[in-house]
Amino acid sequence: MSKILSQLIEALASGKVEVVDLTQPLGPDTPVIELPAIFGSSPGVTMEVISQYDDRGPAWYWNTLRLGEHTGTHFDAPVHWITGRDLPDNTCDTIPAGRLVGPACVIDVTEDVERNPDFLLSAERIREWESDHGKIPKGSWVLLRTGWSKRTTAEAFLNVADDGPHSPGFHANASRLLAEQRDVLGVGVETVGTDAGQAGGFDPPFPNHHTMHGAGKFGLASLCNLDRLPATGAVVLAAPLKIVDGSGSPLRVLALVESGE
Ligand code: 23J
Ligand code: MN
Repeated sequence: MSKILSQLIEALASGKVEVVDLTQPLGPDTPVIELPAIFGSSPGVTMEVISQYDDRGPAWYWNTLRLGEHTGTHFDAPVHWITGRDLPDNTCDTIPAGRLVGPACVIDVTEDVERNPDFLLSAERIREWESDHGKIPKGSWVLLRTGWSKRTTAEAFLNVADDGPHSPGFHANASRLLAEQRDVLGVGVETVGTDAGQAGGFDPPFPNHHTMHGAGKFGLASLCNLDRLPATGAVVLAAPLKIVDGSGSPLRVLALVESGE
């Protein structure tokens, strides 16, 4: 066996490398994004029992699941946005598996978001992060740590006011820097989507989706436990279901972290 993988196996067994689950529970209580009423909306999760050790199946339990592709902790494929519609390998079933694993760069803006729920990460702030932690490597997952996953009720998590939702995200210049200059795999956030709550009113609307997916990059939404990751050094695995022509998918996002980091 290769030395690297045998070392990894040993480190996992001894606890020197830990698996951190960045995934929220998925069920009927999972909050779903609310778009303006003129647009189509994504349904919440419903589960219906097929059988549960009963006359419909005496020895087995299973459910039928109904949900939108973009529900709970989920993956955004490039085809999700009109800017990515004609790119090669832009759907859940065609993205090469090697593009789903990469180093994590975790940018902590929790204090900024405590002061301002509409906080936007700027390109300038990313460059400041890089002066502390080094340049974001090509093929990274850039994770925006906001503390938002600590909002455990749907009301606090979606944070909808009369003028729409309020939650943090990316300034357009940050998305452009990450997609065009740093060639990241994509970005991950703790909020319901990878754009800020107010981003429907930005120019262009939803600029992070516009830029990331137009560049063939991915999104991860509704992550948690980002406070258990070091700023650099973790490895993130984010593999969507291989849905044919799928625009996105709920998924289990896992991070490998060296303990003590
Ligand atoms: C559709 C329209 C706007 C947004 C979204 C979906 C998402 O956040 C998503 O889940 O991709 S902002
Ligand atoms: Mn999505």
